[in-house]
Amino acid sequence: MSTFSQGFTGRRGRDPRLPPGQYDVGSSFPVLTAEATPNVSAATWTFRVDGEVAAPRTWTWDDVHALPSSSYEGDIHCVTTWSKLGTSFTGVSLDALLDQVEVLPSATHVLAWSSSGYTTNLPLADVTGGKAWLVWEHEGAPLTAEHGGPVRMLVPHLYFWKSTKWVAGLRLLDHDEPGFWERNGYHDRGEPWAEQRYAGD
Ligand SMILES: Nc1nc2c(c(=O)[nH]1)N[C@H]1C(S)=C(S)[C@@H](COP(=O)(O)O)O[C@H]1N2
Ligand SMILES: [Mo]
Repeated sequence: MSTFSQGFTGRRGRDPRLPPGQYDVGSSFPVLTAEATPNVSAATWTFRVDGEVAAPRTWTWDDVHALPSSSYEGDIHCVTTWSKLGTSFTGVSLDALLDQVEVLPSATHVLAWSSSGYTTNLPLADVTGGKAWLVWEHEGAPLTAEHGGPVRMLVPHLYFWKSTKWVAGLRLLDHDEPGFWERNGYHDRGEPWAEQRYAGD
């Protein structure tokens, strides 16, 4: 019993919140950006949902703030092996946005894109049912530009590359279409507990 407990809580134990191959970065929050950090202002930021929907729809900063706010409290995991445990983000559930469009039955996947050109693909089921957010606050403060402010996507149950910074829209698709990292050798889905880091994992 004591050996078992120490395995999880002892000084040399591993935090059970850490997926395999990940380490705890503590209170730091690394920045990982492939493109130059764009200067996106809240006043002109918009979020568009198009593709396999009856009619495309666009929300402004005021529009998303008029929706019931929703927070995520928990962990995030980057494929480069850092995890940030017990962090928090506030914004709006993606469900609240998708409730305002008529999603066609043909929609199976989404491609999220940022105004700076970054893309990432996800099964529709990974961004519905309380699993994905648009967020503008991190640990009680406005999300900084380097972390994707004014608004980024948050899909914390998948590796953090699925959480598009400076998110500008979601295209609903009737097929899977790899995004930036997925075209460059990373796993199509990226589930940390299954260590889906690279294509073929
Ligand atoms: N637009 C955009 N979004 C992005 C990225 C990027 O390069 N551009 N990097 C992804 C990766 S690999 C990670 S780990 C996280 C990093 O977010 P952070 O810089 O806030 O830690 O953002 C993801 N979203
Ligand atoms: Mo990452």
